[in-house]
Amino acid sequence: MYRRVLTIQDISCFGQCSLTVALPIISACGVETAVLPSAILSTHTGGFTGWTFQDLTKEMLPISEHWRVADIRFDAFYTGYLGSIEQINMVQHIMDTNGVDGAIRVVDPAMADNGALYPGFNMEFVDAMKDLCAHADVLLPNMTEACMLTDTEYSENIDRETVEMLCKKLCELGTKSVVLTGVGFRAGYTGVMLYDGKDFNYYEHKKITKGFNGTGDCYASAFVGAMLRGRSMVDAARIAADFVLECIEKTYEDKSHWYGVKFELALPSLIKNLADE
Ligand code: PXL
Repeated sequence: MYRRVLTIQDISCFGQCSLTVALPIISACGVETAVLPSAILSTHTGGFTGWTFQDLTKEMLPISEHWRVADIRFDAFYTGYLGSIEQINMVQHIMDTNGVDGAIRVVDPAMADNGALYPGFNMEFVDAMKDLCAHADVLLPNMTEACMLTDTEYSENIDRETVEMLCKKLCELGTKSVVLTGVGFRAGYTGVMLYDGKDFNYYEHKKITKGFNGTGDCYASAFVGAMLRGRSMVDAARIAADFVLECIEKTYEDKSHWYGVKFELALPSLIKNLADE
């Protein structure tokens, strides 16, 4: 199966997140990957100060219009960090215009973590993101984003009932399915809860340390790569979770590498997992 995906998110030139992880990871999965950069930053905003930010909103529609005229179409879209409400609206237009019939839409509402919005975002942005979620086939939030999108108070301690309620509320926004990351029910473990509008499926794995920046992007990228290689949502969610766990295992002892994960070192296992039928 040969598939082509378009990923729309920023380039943080240094810091191992967004496009600098999505492009290599999805490509390593054997999937053709086109990029539409939403902004260019010197670093990501998680832990650095004084970063530069150049908005690329003005480029987005001319680029997508060129693709339309040139009859370049995508089998899937994967959206991540977006810089403004205007961009959220543009992304909806691009997904309506540049896809093949039935193109898959994966939305990572990358805007918050650990109970707080990333710098520069506000509740108006969260409301606009709810609209984008309405058009998703798969929504990939972390727990903080899931709470914000459903107007639920965030808490570190959650039970299965609350998580299932969150997933149902997210589907009420319009997404067909949810892959909720960072769902842990006992000390030392975390996991992923899947909901396809009918059934729940939970995959639990070890939790090594508190979160690392960029792991949401690594997770979403591996998930998209595995899905486009024909894996079921449940298999793709498990493959992506194992990948991120290995990324963290290969990073956490190196205290100088606090800004992201050494995902490069886990690519061989990801490739091997996708080669096994
Ligand atoms: O990893 C998500 C992300 C993407 N892009 C930028 C970010 C972050 C998280 O902090 O700052 C610019």
